[in-house]
Amino acid sequence: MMTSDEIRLARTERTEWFLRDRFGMFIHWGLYAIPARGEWVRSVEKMDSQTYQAYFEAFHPERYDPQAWAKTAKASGMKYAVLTAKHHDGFCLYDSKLTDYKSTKTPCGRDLVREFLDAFRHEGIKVGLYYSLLDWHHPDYPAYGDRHHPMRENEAYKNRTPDFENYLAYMHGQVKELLTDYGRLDLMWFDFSYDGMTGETWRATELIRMIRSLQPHVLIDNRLDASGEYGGSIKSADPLEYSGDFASPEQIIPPAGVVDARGCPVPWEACITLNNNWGYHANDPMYKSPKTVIRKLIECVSKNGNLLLNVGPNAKGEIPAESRRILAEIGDWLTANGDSIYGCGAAPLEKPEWGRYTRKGNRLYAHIFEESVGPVNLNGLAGVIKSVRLLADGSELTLVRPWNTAEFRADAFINFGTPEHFSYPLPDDR
Ligand code: FHN
Repeated sequence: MMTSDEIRLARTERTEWFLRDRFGMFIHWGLYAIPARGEWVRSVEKMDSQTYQAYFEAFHPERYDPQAWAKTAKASGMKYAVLTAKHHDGFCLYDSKLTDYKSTKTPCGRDLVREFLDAFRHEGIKVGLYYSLLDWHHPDYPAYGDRHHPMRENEAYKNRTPDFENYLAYMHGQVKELLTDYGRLDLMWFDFSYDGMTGETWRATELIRMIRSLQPHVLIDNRLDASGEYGGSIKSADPLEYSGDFASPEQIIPPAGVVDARGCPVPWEACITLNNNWGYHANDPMYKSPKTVIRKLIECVSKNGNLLLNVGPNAKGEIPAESRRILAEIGDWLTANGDSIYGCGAAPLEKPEWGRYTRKGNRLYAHIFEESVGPVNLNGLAGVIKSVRLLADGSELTLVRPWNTAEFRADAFINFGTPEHFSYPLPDDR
């Protein structure tokens, strides 16, 4: 068993790749892709297990091609990927020994998680698994009166007395399966704590210790202790006590990044959907543009954070074409400008009015969002900038220094690339 100090030290090492890679793929997939009304459909429509069972018996994603998914993620510039191994409906996308409510017992007959892990590892992409703490299928998960459960108002559940300890043994056992039988994982993404269902209600410290003893390098999110509703934070300075290794703000980018209880910056990752649904939705055309996503990625990195961008594959096992189109454009931009994202973080400078800065060592990257009339003004940087180049093609930009500031003429907007290289010393105490 690792000591607390060993675990704290390991945390610094553990998060190194996470802080470098910056951009990942979230994949929400399961039975809910068949009704195609989002992953909460069973709860929203209060479906009983018999109604939902129809989807179990029909689940046959014959076009599931994890190699294609992995190539899409790689071409998009995504460096890690997180797949739902079990979402709230309790359906397992892997061959769990603890239940028959799993993909290998459907017409699909495949261990979808194992194929995902193999394919993404083959493309050199780090792999994580999402595991729902909620479980609407398990008979010992509290149902009647639980504000999320599909059977929350069903009188037949009113007098049931779930043996929650039995559910916890199941949940811990499944996490142990994933960390024992599926090779090296890079990340475990638990989801989510709410009301009284948080921390030791999940026996979180025991769970964390088990995970850390099996695979000490695995990153763990903060939702054994937090929910996505308030964006998530790291409450404890000690990751051993289920605070996890990174905060997980959801559908928001925190105004100033995320800090722990002592006010120290902590690793964080904003998880965001491409349209308005995590799970596949047949009638949700509200996709974000590539430019919007790129600007959100830049914003996250400019605040020392990551972006976990979601795709929701359909019942056939395909990532929707619109998602693939957007991801391809993001990948093109990252091919030309990835140096301003990977391994970068916040610059110790005020946010400029025309866009955002990211920084890597003594290189400052200016991401121009607003069209400039005349030179782009680099307030306060006079005399410390040696050169300015357009990141996309390395071409030099004219640097002028009127009024004791530094400016450069740049028609470089987000879609032309990012003026890169001021190569100026950034005093760490600035
Ligand atoms: O309820 C889930 C939701 O379905 C989705 O998985 C998101 C992703 O972060 N997490 C929960 C909502 O906070």
